Amino acid sequence: MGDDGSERTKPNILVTGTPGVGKTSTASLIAEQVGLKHVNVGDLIKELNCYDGFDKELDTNILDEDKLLDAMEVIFETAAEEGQGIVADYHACEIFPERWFDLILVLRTKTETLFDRLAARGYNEKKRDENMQAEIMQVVLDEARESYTKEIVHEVQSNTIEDMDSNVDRVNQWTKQWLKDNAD
Ligand code: DAT
Repeated sequence: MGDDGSERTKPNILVTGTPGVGKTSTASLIAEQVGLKHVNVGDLIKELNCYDGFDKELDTNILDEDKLLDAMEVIFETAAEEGQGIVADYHACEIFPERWFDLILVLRTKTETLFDRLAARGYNEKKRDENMQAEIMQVVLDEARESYTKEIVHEVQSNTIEDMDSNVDRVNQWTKQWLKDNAD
């Protein structure tokens, strides 16, 4: 497969799922407890102004994918050169090159719980409904299964703090195994 990440000494992980499922909270705990560099892709997009106009109908900025991916490529290359692994979080996963990631963690949340979180975030009814519908239809999970080898796609529940802790533990265990399997 060539440039498939076999030269990495630490794994790269993507935490994905519908807005509000707990990606950023989970990814920052993973970064802390597993010792990976956290890349919050949403924040990166804002920081680097990776926009290509505004979609009036969808009431949202249009993502400049090329600009984002170019910037991320540098971040991933630099991390690999420095022997660092990355835990990235974003609400989509198909835009990234497959070779970047060793594990795709898809967080799932019950509809009622997601409703409360999106309401607390101040999303209006339309935005709340769209996101809840996407979660019910498992849009991001299907996208992950279509975009990556199925062995690396892990679907986990993210309803409670206990779920979050268990997901972080699981990633910790998985990383230890990955390090053993990939030791020289
Ligand atoms: P995302 O990055 O997916 O949009 P977040 O990490 O910002 O989500 O979390 C949204 C809110 O929900 C935030 O207040 C933390 C809370 N939360 C997330 N995951 C949770 C979980 N598993 N248990 C309890 N609260 C959670």
